[in-house]
Amino acid sequence: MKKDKLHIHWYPGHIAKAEKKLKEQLSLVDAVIEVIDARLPLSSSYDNITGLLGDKPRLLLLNKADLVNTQELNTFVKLLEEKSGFPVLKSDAKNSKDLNLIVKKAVELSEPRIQALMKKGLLRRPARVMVVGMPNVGKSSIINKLTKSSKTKIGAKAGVTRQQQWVRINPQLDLLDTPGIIPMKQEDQARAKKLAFVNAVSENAYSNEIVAKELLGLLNEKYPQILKDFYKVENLSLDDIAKSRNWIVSGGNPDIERTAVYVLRDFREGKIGKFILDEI
Ligand SMILES: Nc1nc2c(ncn2[C@@H]2O[C@H](COP(=O)(O)OP(=O)(O)O)[C@@H](O)[C@H]2O)c(=O)[nH]1
Ligand SMILES: [Mg+2]
Repeated sequence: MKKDKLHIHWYPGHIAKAEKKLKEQLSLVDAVIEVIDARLPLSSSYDNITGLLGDKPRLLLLNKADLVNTQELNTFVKLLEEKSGFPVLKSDAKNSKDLNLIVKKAVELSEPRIQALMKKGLLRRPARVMVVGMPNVGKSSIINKLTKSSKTKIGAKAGVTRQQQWVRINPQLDLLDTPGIIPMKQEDQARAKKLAFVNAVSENAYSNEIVAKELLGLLNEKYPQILKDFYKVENLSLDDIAKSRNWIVSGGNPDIERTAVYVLRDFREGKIGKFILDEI
């Protein structure tokens, strides 16, 4: 596969299969929790992908709220509430001790369908809620936090959850963990780039060097001073960052690959600063 150009590759077969499975499960659940990366409140949401989540009641969760500025995020909470008509919560599955509001909302959203089923003569059962979202947004982490266990596997890469998995949270709620999918057209490279920055796209699909350069370009446009202060270089380039850290490969050239990996990691771990990369 060519990785030298800025073109992020999808695996259409794999995505089509995951999308089909997701739609199959949709008919079985009472509601959906859509997990969104708070750094990309619009780009990492399924909201503008028509038809994918049907008309199920939905809770939008802006996760990784610890990695962004709270006030800035609040404006997106309002925007998404207005746009979608669904409740929107912020969450931090890494540090927060209490995510119980999510349980409460999920149970509430499911109640109308459970009531309808009971009217048809079925016995009350726990709410069934599917947790969906793009890869790496924190779906499995949230479920683990809610069960206070490690029932689902988590990881800092796209594609860690491979299978759908039901997890009982309490007698009122069952959650379905799903593999993240990016159901969008390959042509939307601007959005694909942003998803690569937050690690929602499999690392095999792009070159670290190109994505890191793009990220530096974007951050430098929006937050030049923060970036200068963090990397302490005059010219913000992978070359200069490598040299300033003395990351040199044989022949005396700067180690660009190593630098690119570090820049991406600095951003993904929130070390450089708290940034939202979407515009209202
Ligand atoms: N900083 C931060 N990291 C998180 C949060 N939630 C999940 N993560 C990290 O993001 C990565 C992906 O999490 P995972 O639950 O596997 O995502 P999934 O692919 O959506 O199931 C892991 O390294 C988690 O530790 C969060 O709220 N804040
Ligand atoms: Mg997962």
